[in-house]
This record gives sequence, structure tokens and C-alpha cells, in this order.
Amino acid sequence: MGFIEDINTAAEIILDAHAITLVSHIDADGITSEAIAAQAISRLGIPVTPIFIRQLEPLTMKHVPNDDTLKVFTDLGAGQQNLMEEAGLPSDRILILDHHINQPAPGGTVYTQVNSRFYGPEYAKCSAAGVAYMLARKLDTANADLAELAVIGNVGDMMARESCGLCGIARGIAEDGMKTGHIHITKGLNCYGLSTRPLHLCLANSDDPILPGISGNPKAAADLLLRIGIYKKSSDQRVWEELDAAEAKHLASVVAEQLIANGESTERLFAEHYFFPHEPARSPLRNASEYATMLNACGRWANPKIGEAICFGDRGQRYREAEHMLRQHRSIIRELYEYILNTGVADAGSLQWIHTGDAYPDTIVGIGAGMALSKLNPAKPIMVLCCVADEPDMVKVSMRTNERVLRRGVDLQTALVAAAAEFGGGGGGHNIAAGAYIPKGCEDDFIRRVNELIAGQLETGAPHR
Ligand SMILES: [Mn+2]
Repeated sequence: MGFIEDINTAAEIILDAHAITLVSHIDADGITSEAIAAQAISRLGIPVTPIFIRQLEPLTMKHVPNDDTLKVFTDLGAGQQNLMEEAGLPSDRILILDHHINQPAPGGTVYTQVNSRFYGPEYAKCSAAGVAYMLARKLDTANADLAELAVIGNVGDMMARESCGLCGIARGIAEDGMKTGHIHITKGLNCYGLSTRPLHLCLANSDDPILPGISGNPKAAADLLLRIGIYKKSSDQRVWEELDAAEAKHLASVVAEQLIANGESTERLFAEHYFFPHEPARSPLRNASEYATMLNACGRWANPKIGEAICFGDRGQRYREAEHMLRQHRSIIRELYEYILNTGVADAGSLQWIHTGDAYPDTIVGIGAGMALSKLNPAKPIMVLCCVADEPDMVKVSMRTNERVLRRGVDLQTALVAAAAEFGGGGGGHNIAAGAYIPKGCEDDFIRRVNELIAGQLETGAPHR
């Protein structure tokens, strides 16, 4: 079946329900998916109960009630249909909206699912929030006001990373938001923090591409901005969004010249960005990637409900709590980053690794690893292993690398998925950032195996990229 038909079927299932339980993931895509679906459903007058789950596995399945409500799974479920079947959930009470790999239930129960992996390249880079949005718009075209949330979910799930902008149906959703005036789409430097970060820090943090002499060097970045007149004094704190068109253009050409002078490609220097002009200036709600970070901060510190409230429009008490989560999120990641750099990593040959034990929550080690990588050897992917709270028999593995290494053929997801399966664990993610859970005790062998796999990837190379 095609996407349109499947969305129509999903809409009929929703309209038939007398009450709905929404089961969603705790990251930015999961929270926005939930917020879109919950608003679309409650606007129909159907009661809806949300449940956020960190990971759908045998232990967490008990949170999904086997009652007579319709269970709508967003941003999870495609890979856990075996658990639904085992729990005896009947197929007429399940609807899955997902973009993860589909694994049919072994007993043959067929659950209704809209999965962006099913419909070809136009749909492939659309996250669960995009699927939820398309369903919401089918239920009522007035739900087009939720496009902003869908764009945040897509950007949060890295759907814009590879092509430096959203594409296919996800880009179409951003255009919906543009038409209603909720979203301003614009090209700018491929940096993070365009609405809140002082420009020199924004430039110094750029690692895709690495800016010669600027990446990792805030002082040099500030000097450059002074030299070209964008900063008037070195203590200036202007953000990219505050530049006028001529200044933005001037900065872009200066940075491009530096890349070219160093023989580097300017291909990834610019990206499309999604701004929300109705949100307060200099707030993290002002653009999709910073908004997604705030939601991730809420989810990773076990408060997805705060993120949900922000998506519903709360800019009072819950928003202040979210700001607090974001500050805490940043300061602990900073601590972890310094810990990794001070402790140092071990070199396994094709990767570098560190075990942080139980010093930091497993939900943030990947982010800290990504930041530390820019100060370590950027040519070798970094692996961080750590303990998992409440799961003493498991070890969480997070890996990060950069575009340059991807171009040499490395794919972290493939390596981690394959290695984790060999050790009885499970992995997932993206080519540039991936994670796995493995049984405690096999860490050394696991590191060796992933190292081998990555060495093999480098040997084969990546002629197609
Ligand atoms: Mn997702």
C-alpha cells in the first residue's frame, strides 16, 4: 500500500476509537510525535492518555496497558511487534507510526503501521513526528499549525544532517509551516546555536566542516569577527540570527575563502535552517535544532512530560523547568567532556575508547563523546562505554565520528549493530552516531570486534559517497 492509503487507514482507526493510549519515545522526535498526535486526537474530542517509554523492551512493556483503548505507538513499535504479540495485544487495538526498522511479529499477528521506510526515497528521511503530522493533517487540515513540531522532530532525529536540509516529504512539511507563517526557512552557516550562541562560540564549535584555524578556537573566531567588523569589541555576544543579510553574506564568504585556501571543500559549509519567528528572540525555542536539544534534555533527564508541555505551548512554569533541565544537561555534558579529555582515551587502532563506569548517566555519554572527539584524534571514531542505571548486567556503548571519516567508508551503525548481535546485545543509530547495549563482561572482546569491523570498512572505502 502507498503512504496516502496507509494514512487514510490510520485516520479511520483513530476516528473509530473511543479512547486512545499514546505510547512514545522520550527523545525530541518521540516527544514531538506524541505532542502532534495528542493534540490532533484531543481536538477530535477523543480522550487521550500519554505514556513515555525510554525503550520498548520486555521490562517496560508492563507500562502499556492491555485495556480496551486504542494503543498508538509513535517513534517506536516497528521493531517490537514481538513484544506486543507476546503481551497478547490484539491487532485491532494497535496503530504504529514509526520510522525504525520493521520486524514483523513472529507469530504472524499483523499490526497496522505507517512507517516512512515503506514508501521509497521521498519518504525515507521522514521521522515519526513527520508521520504523526501527516496523519494529523489528514484528520483535519487545521492541524497544519503542528508543522513546527514535525520539523523539530525531524531535525532532532538528524533527518536534515546528510543533505544539509530536510528533503522529500519532511521538506514539504516545513513548507506547510512556511505557508502558515509559523516557520521561516533560510540558508545559513552549517552551525549549531544560531539563535542563542555568541557567534564566535558558534563558529568555534563547528565540526562539519572543520573550519581551519577557527574550529576549537573561540579566541581566533572572535578575532576574525572583529577583523571583519561583525564584532565591535572582543566581548561582543551577537548571535548569527541577529546579522543582517549583508553581514551574513560577508561572514560566509570569508569562511568559505579560508576553507578554499586550505584546500577544503565548501560543500557542507551551508545548511538550511528552520526558524520560528513567533518564539522569543535568543531563546532555544527559536529554531528547530535548539528546540530539539531542549526536548532531548527533558527526555534524557527523565522529564519528557516537561518537553510535552513546551510543545503544547506552555511558556510559564514548565518552560522555566525546561530551561533548568537544559542548563543541567549542558553542565553535566561539559563535566563529562572534561572528564574524557583529562582521563584520556585508549587507542585500539581504528577507534579510540574510554569506559566511564557509573560516573555519568548512559543517556548523555554519546553527546559528551561527540564533543570530546573534536579535541581528540578526529580521524578515529570514539567509543564510550558506561554502566546503565537499573541494568547491572548491561553496558551501554556510544560511538561518534565525523563527516570526514564517513567519507572514508566508516558506518558506525553497521559496525555496532553487527558486533552487538554477535555478543547477544542490540545496536542502532546512524552512520555518524550510534549506540548499543551489550552484556557486561564482554567489553574487551567487543571493542576488539568493533575495531576490526571499522578497520574493514576503511579498507573497503566508500566510492559511492
Ligand atoms: Mn525517531
